[in-house]
Parts: sequence; structure tokens; C-alpha cells
Amino acid sequence: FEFSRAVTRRPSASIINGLRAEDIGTPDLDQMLADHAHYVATLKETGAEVIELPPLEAYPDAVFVEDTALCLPQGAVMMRPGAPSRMGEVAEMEPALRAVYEDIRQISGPGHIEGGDILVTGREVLVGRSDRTDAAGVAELAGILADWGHSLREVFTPPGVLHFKTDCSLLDADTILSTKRLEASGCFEGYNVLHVADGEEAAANSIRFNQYVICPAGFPRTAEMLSNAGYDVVQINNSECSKLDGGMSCLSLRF
Ligand code: CIR
Repeated sequence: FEFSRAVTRRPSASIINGLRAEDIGTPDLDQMLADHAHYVATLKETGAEVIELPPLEAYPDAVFVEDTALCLPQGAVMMRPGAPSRMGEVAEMEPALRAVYEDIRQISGPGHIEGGDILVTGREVLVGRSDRTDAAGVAELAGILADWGHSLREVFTPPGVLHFKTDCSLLDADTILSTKRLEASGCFEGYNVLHVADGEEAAANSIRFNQYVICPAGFPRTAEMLSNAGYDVVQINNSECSKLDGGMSCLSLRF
């Protein structure tokens, strides 16, 4: 959770065509740009360098950069999204990572894996199988991570939940913020787990970034619980990204 860099990408006007499980309204670009600017400013406030990439009209979901790569101290792994409309985002991200990493690996397929399904903790890399991440994608990543000395554990994203990290986030090396439904699967045995408040499941897609826990706004009981636990909480409006099943983790690559 200590990072010196992040990569973000500004939302494009084509965001209105972004993927969503359920249509709950069209995202408003101006509001999303304002929220995105608040997000980037918060990352920068911690002293980190933020590499801000330009909008990509051809890829409506490209603002959700997290899904395109896994960034670790040893190198970066370019993902292979399970959503066909998002495949091209990976090549658009690669030059930015080549500028900072010497070792870049690729998930070459036939499997699929998206960064939103990967949680790196202080002791292992957890990867949730989902509609976007399949067994072959997980196996290919496991091979790459073995080269770098990381152990990967395959777990399962609950049905109806887009990504593993839709329902959890890392608060510190051994502490995880999770929905009750995800923890019930037993995937966090041995960790300290804090639960989001009932009815505030969307607050689980938060991030610990240096001194801050950055949470979506509108989940007061979870924010209070985190503050009481000693975390420095920053709340950012997420009304527009949430229409596209996106949250705080999706909006950056952090390393
Ligand atoms: C998608 O369905 O792919 C986007 N609309 C949302 C991606 C959210 N990404 C993430 O949770 N890492």
C-alpha cells in the first residue's frame, strides 16, 4: 500500500457507451471529469507521481486502467481482458509502463484475466475467477509470478459481482476491507478482515494509497468504522463510475 507512482487515464466522451451489468442511467461526463480530477489530486497529495494518460475515444471503458495490467516491483504483466471491447486497451497502456519498467510480460492467451480480479497483499497474490478471469488466465499469470518469487492463490469472485476487488481492498499488509458475502467464501483466512456496513457493499471498492484510504462517497457507516480504526479516510464522489460498475481501485494502476 506504499506507492511512489500511479497511472490514470482521463475519461473520454465515449464513456456513455461503457459496459455495465445493468442500466441505471447514463454517466455524466462533466461530473465524472470533476470526480476524476479529485481522485488524481488526492493521489498526488500523498507525494506520489501520477502519470496521467489522455482520453481514448475508441475505448469507452479505458478510464478503468486497473484492468489492463498488474504492476509489481519486479515488473509489469499486461493483462488479457475477458471483455472483448476492452482488449485493445492493453496495447494503449503498454508504452506508459515500458517507460518505467524493464521487465514487461504478457498474458498471451488463450485465457483471460483482468487486473480488477487481482489483490496483492503483503504475503501473496490473490486472483478471483470471475466472468472476466478464467482458469487459463490465472494459470498463465501464476507461471509469470513464480519467476518473480510471488505465490498466487486462486479464489472465486461471488456470482453477480464484476471483479474480485469490487468486493474487497487491502488496508495494510495483513488487513482487508471486505463485504460479508466475499469473506463468507473463506478466501481471507489468516487475515484481519474489516467488514463494510450492511447495505454499503459498494464501499468495499476502496484503495489504501500511502497515508489515505480512498473510499467512494455516500457510505457513512463504513467511513466512520475506518476512521475509528485509525485510517485517514478521503471520500470521493463515485456516482458516475458506479453506473459502469467502476470504483476507486479501477481508476489507477499503483506501484
Ligand atoms: C467494465 O465492465 O469493464 C467497466 N465498465 C468497469 C470496470 C471496473 N474495473 C474494475 O473493477 N477494476
